[in-house]
Amino acid sequence: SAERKWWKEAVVYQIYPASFLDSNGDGLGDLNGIISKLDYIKGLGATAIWLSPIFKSPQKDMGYDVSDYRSIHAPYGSLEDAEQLIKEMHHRDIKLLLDLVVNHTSDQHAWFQESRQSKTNPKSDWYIWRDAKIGPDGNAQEPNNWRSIFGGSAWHWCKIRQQYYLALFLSEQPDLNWDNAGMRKATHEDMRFWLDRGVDGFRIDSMNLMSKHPDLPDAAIVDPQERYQPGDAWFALQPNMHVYLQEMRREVFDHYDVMTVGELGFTKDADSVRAFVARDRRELDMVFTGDIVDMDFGAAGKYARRDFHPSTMRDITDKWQTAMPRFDGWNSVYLENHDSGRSVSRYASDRPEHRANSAKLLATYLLSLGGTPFLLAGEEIGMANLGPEYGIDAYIDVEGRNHYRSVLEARGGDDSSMGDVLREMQLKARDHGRLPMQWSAEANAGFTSSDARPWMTVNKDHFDWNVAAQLDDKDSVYAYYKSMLAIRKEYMETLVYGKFEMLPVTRTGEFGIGYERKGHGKAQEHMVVFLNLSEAKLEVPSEEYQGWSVVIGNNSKVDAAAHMITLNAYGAIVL
Ligand code: ISL
Repeated sequence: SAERKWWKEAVVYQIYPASFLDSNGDGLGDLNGIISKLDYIKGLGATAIWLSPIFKSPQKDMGYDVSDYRSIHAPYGSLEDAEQLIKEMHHRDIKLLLDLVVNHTSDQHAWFQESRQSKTNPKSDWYIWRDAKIGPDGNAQEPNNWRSIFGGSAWHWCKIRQQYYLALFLSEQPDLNWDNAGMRKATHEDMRFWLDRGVDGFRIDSMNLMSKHPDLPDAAIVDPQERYQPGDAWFALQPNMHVYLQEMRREVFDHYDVMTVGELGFTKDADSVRAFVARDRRELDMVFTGDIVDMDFGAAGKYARRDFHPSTMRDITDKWQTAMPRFDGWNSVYLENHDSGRSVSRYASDRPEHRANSAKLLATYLLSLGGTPFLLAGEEIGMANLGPEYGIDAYIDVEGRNHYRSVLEARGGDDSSMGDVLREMQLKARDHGRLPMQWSAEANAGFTSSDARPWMTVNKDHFDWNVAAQLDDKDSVYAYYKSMLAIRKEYMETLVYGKFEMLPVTRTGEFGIGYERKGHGKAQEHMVVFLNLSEAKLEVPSEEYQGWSVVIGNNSKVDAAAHMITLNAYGAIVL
């Protein structure tokens, strides 16, 4: 893994196209908006962009329901605009990763439109079709009891074909049949379409779900009150996925200089991850494991309560930072994406007095670990969740809405009983990761013209938290990110390629995290990072670090005479 690669040295900036910048006043971000901010992204120091889906789509799941991979969702722009974006990015040495959504397509995709016509058409087997099953009551019912990830049955009846099709997300997102070689080939061709236009890689959506157990067995009953059960034992991490990924790599990736990152949902198990990323497997460059974004998920999933504790973050960090080099694989590092709440609100504090320090603390963490860091647009200015003053109407994402509705139904439609659900959504709903980018204190945050109607809520905290206010302030969160990015580049041998060692918890207490990074080769720089994930002051003995210099720090100080490093609320330091 010490072998140098551009994608190991990259820092990736994720853009959710609807929410970045609207150049034409329709209230929705677009490609020209992104082009106009490339100098801003370059100025920050990011070297690559991951763009959430921009393809033609009915937008039932914000573009994660693609109806044509070779054209652009018209409100975002045209194919020419996309080509212009690639050109402008490459001109600035910024790489582009597209979001490859091939676990499913939109039900409006030509493939599905053809597949649903009959049991014998050329694409009849490109999706997952089954006859109805006769239930114990003698009535026809779904082929099995799988629950959709967004709620309800995962099976949907098609009148034309007189069969059910599988859709693990929305009914408008039918799952592709990866066992069909013709479908795989067509997907490879769509990938080449973009790679031939200069795209530098893909983030592969829901990759852990792409292959299903051929028998589609019933899921075990974990929730006796529910009709449908989570079937991931049969549709996640199935062995054939590796066969199809190795094929994809041989047929497509190996012919280009690309970077690939697979999304592994909630996969946490190191052996499962190893199988995708170990170098000798010849599958993917890296994956997103799920455990960092579900540090505050309760036993019953995303919206179930569990308080975040820094020790969870310490354990997860230690686990992947040490496992990956053993596998000869490469880590991704991230705290936020478009499916999550904002990290300052979840893992530190977005209270006014702590928010900037919290964001700087998390920046120190994100950019001092081994692997390729990913940040979500707005993370670099400390964007936070919608506050408690926003009610359920501010939330428009389908996952959160479905969840809210099903709990409300179960509680007999009593709105006043929903406070607990709303509180969890205020922490973890996907909407927070999709808030319009806060460019300025102007109306609509400079995201769209002040008289336009933005596609979703603009957080009113943009009056205080925006790019314009931070760009020239050397104490801002933005300035801190920019410095951290410059430091990561300057000390690449240590921070990107170096060894990692977690310091024992006795050194930092249960609310602190400390680790060392050690460069190899000629540049044997040795760094130590201390993070205080709490409001309480944290003191770390510093005898060992006499004569060391402070590389960067936040709300902390070194008292050389007293041999003590003091980390105040949400302080961080790199020596
Ligand atoms: O984020 C989740 C729940 O909040 C996950 O279950 C997530 O849905 C899963 O990891 C897959 O996410 C991806 O595919 C979905 C899409 O809605 C998400 O935005 C995308 O990141 C379906 O395409």
